[in-house]
Amino acid sequence: MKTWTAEERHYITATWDKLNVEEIGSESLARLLIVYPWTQKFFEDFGNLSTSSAILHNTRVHDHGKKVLNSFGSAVKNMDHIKESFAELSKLHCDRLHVDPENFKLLGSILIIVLAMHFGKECTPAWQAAWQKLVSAVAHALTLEYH
Ligand code: HEG
Repeated sequence: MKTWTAEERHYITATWDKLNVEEIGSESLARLLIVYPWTQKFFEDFGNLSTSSAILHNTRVHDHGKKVLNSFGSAVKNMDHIKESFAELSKLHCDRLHVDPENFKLLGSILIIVLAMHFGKECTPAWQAAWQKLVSAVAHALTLEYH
């Protein structure tokens, strides 16, 4: 289990409490699909992903991004039990969705970039380190049931 300093907890919860899950979640997933187009193969039934604009305006991308970030939020609310929170989802992503776990790291990095674009000056190196630790912990937890 990762341990968290009071400062890390502060950086994470202070930003989480201010962010709009719908906005940040949909933007993060859309940017993942734009910047790393091979990730689109997991979302073939999501309709038109042919251009950046189509991706940014795709309602399925929007809804799924919100769902993913809401689920990510269980890590924020339960920072001391991240592994347990994601065990079922890890199984699902491995057995049913066949998502290469490398993609969890990519999404984590994009999420930090999107947060930095929205929160600007607040994103100090210490803030960045705390969020990097969190997205790494989530990505790791999501790989634990892979076989
Ligand atoms: Mg995944 C479904 C969470 C990264 C591809 N993802 C889901 C669902 C959740 C979730 C909660 C719905 C599960 C259900 O229906 O029971 N995903 C989740 C988290 C993260 C993540 C927390 C990382 C932070 N997912 C992720 C990445 C990809 C991916 C990086 C692919 C690049 N997820 C994926 C797909 C589905 C889900 C293809 C099914 C989508 C659908 O058909 O509705």
